[in-house]
Amino acid sequence: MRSLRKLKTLAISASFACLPLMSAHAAQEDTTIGFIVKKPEQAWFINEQSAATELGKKDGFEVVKLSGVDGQEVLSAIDNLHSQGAQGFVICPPDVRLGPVIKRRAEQYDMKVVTVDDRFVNADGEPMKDVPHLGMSGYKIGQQVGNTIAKQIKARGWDMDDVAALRISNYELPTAKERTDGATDALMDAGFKKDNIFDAPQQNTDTSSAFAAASPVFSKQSKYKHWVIYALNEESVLGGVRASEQYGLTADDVIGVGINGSGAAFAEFSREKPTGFYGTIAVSSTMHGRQSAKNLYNWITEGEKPPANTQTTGKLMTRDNWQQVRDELGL
Ligand code: FCA
Repeated sequence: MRSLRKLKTLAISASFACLPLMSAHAAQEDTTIGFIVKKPEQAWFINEQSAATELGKKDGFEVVKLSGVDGQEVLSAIDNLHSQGAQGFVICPPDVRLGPVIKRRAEQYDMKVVTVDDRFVNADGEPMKDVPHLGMSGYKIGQQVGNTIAKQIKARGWDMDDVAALRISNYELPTAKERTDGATDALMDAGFKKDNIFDAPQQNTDTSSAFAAASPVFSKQSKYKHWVIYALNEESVLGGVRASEQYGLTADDVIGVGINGSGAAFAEFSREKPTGFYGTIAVSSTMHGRQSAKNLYNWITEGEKPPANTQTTGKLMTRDNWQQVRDELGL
């Protein structure tokens, strides 16, 4: 008798317990999207994914955060999303040339896809205009980098003849080329010598690949007194700055200006002493993550295809104002 009563109680509490579970499940089934990034360990991408997740919590959709460091991992991430019932995904691809393959896989599963940061290119290397994209206005932000460096060269009273530029380049990635081209043009407009610009082609978009690319340039061009450093992002500029330190260059002789305004820059600005990393053009990764997820969600739920290409802008962040800019950009 006692055990029967116990059983009954159990059954009742179990059926109550099921209620919230079932409704949560139903809400999840409504909309699930993936957010796949090429470098899940970098602060920029961590922040994008968290911003998307937060928006999902607020607006009632599920965001699955996934890593896609190479083509193989991206394809299994898409398979994984399909098995979770996702209706689409936002992606920053590890290689923009994977665009056609990724799009095909998405279409097989009837999923919608939008890109963030790095835009897909087709077999001819042209942007895939039919896949909605949100990213930085690379050339303009690059110009901001170049102008910031030129201003600092002047402020420090350096003679242009004595200054060399380390351009950490990544020409396989169009947004990277736009950014370093913008910086180069702005520098040259300010009187920088073309012959004093040295390329350090990096294999990837991270600190270690930039460090590896930068080191031989410093050792070969030892006659220059001062150096300026730029690249597609602050992680890469930091690699260049670390390499300059190995060659005995100090903060007084180096002006590195990055792009992103992520945790990588905050950590550098928080060091006790200034380094050769002078500043970075900060862009809101919070906005990138949130807006790209929102665009995709609206497309899935309302059939409203997002704009073909949204370009975002940036603001100079230095050791002096980084906390204020961080707050302004909601980072
Ligand atoms: C590229 C870079 C990132 C970030 C993003 C907007 O993906 O690798 O660091 O700058 O564009």
